[in-house]
Amino acid sequence: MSTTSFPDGFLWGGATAANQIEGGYDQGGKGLSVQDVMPRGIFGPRTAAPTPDNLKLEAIDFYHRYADDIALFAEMGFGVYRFSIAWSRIFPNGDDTEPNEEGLAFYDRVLDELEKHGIEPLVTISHYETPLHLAETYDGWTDRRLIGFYERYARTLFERYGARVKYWLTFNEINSLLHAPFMSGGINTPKDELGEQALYQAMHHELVASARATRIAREVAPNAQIGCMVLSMPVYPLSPSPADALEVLQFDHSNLVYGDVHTRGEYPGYFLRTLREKGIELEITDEDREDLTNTVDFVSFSYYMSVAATADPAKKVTGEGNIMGGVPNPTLEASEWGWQIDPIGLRLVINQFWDRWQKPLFVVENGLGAKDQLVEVDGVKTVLDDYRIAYLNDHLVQVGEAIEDGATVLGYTSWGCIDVVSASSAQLSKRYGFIYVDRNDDGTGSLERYKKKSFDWYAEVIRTNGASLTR
Ligand code: BGP
Repeated sequence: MSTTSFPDGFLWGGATAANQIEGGYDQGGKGLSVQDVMPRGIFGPRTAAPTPDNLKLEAIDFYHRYADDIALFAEMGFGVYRFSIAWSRIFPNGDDTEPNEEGLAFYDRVLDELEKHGIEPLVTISHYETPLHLAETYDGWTDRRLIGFYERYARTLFERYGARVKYWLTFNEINSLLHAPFMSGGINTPKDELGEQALYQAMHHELVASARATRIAREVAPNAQIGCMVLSMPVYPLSPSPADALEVLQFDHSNLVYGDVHTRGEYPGYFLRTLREKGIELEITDEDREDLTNTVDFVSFSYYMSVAATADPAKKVTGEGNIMGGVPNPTLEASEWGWQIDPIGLRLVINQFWDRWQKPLFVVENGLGAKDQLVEVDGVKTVLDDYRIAYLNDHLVQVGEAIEDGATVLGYTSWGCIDVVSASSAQLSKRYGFIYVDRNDDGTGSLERYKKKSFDWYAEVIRTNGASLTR
């Protein structure tokens, strides 16, 4: 009998995003992105121009250290590495007609290193880094012209890297748009001044752009596998009352609509009802409808936490959480940042997605953000991150359970496999990595890398294809 639930060829690895690791924000012809004016994270105020307190400007300097970092990933045995391409490195303003060759050449070099180590790339085309010019000139994705700019960008990537990159994701956590319009959609108008009509129209534009990228990939990169990427957030009724169960359904629908459109090629009835009730009339052209029928090959998602839902207005408080938050679940513990830890939720979400869409799934983000202490053991600097090992172990066991339940899961890339700048808080002290990066929230630090205890632990999980996990 097999000692592991993970199939042969299961892709083990880690994930990052350009704006959270690269730095070099003004090097190699790169233009500014929305992240370069977000020194305080998602919900903090934006600045007029880049300011020195913005850790993302230098981040962890992957722009110069990528070869050494990829060598460390290879040492752990990574079969896959998920990273994003910074749109503003390729099209500095977003609406340029010609790409920036220096930017394209940088990712050629990254791909060279991955090939050298036999690591499969998994590329996110747009991960919270819309060129700033598109935000300031067009109000981001509220403007239909963004579809054309994104199309040109995606085509450029497929033409340049299509023979070398098999797995692509069109938009990171596409369902975060309504919650974080500036970061997720490059929408400059402050959230409280934005009407829902504009927000939902922006959502439609992104869905069309995503489907159009899939269509283009079929033409120019026939071996490419295109996936959508959603923020998954399983939700439980706070009580067994039918009214709470209905809340659960509606919360779920507000997230599932993105996967429904990506896998079925049209808007579901419950979503059309939402629009009707809100009095929103989307501008949807015949060409849009045709584009949307280009459905994805696989569905990828992030998973960190679950929430509860209630119909009782007195109990409707919003807890901490990954972008959208929700009602805290009294049965669960939380991380230092208030994200409730729920390994079984991952099994539930894999089953739900598999039952609903019958598309291969890819867990492309999961992990624990925690404060780490650098210590010295036998003269070697490290972090004794047993809490991270426990979190990852328990979640991976549930991925195995979901595979046993019958779901097809292509792989697992843990989030922030090397410490990165946090998306929500813009801190470096919210660490996820197997590799510690010596950089502090005030920007000091040598940028040296140190292996944490979890480094060897994960290498062993990969080497045994999951058999070493503790059940
Ligand atoms: C997801 C984002 C990532 C990443 C992760 C962890 O929402 O796709 O970019 O940052 O969450 O979140 P945080 O950095 O806020 O801890």
